[in-house]
Amino acid sequence: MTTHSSASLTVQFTRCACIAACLACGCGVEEKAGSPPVALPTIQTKSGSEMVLIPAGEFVMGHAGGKPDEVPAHTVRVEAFLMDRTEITQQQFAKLMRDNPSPSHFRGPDRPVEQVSWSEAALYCNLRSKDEGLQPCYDETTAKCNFAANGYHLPTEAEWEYACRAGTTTGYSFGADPRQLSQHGWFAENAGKTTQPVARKKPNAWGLFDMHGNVAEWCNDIYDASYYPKSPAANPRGPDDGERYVLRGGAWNSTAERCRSAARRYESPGFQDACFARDAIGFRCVRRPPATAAAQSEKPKAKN
Ligand SMILES: [Ca+2]
Repeated sequence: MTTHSSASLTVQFTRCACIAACLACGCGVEEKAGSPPVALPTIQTKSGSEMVLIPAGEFVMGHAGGKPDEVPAHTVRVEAFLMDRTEITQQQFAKLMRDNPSPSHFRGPDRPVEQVSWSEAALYCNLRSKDEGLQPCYDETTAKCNFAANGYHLPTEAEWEYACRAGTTTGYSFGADPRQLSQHGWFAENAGKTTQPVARKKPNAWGLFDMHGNVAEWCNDIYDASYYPKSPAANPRGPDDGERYVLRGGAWNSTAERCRSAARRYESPGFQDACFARDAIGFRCVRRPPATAAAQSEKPKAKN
């Protein structure tokens, strides 16, 4: 059995053991400003969630001169996809997850759900797919994602960073200056040691909220610190095997540096040996767009 298959969707929480004081370090200062807002098409799903049609395109993933797992910066192409405008809220989660409807520490229907394992997030994706008559992506025994299915899955790490950057090449989607982060996201300096209701800060240029901060977001990819030098240029989906999954965007308890577009974190799928606080981890979903919408989408290049 591979370690990947050990992440079956029925995995239970195990006791958290905080093993590391995650040290912050300075990030390189870049000079580019944020992109102006782009009004991308949105859809309302059957269940009432709003999703943004993210166009296919190329972008520079990672951060030249960044942390060892952020290099090399490399050009990646991703296909069009739909992404939730907000983190999954507790109200949305409870509607489908009848076995464990309210796992969150910081309660509130409009706050992001947290204390959700990777496996539970993937299970939510499957339940949401079934609820809307779509084909579930996850094999609930092996935890493998069928990307050909039209249902929901967690974003690939490349999809997440592409959507977060929204055309920018700077440290954040709004530019390079971390002093502006408080206008765009909830992090250690402004969150009040708790999550906050979603969509209360400014969205990025593509209309996505809380990509920086509030809760860190599970990605579909297994984490590998040395993945970038060997990742494919088109639709990278992470290594096949490994023990931890990618988390992106930082959270209410993160430094500004941890909330950067390129910053990579990771956690075991069921919080075994957890480093990241469980109540700082949530997710949002993506899925393939309807064929007609994909054909109509633009194909912008990353701004240089
Ligand atoms: Ca977030």
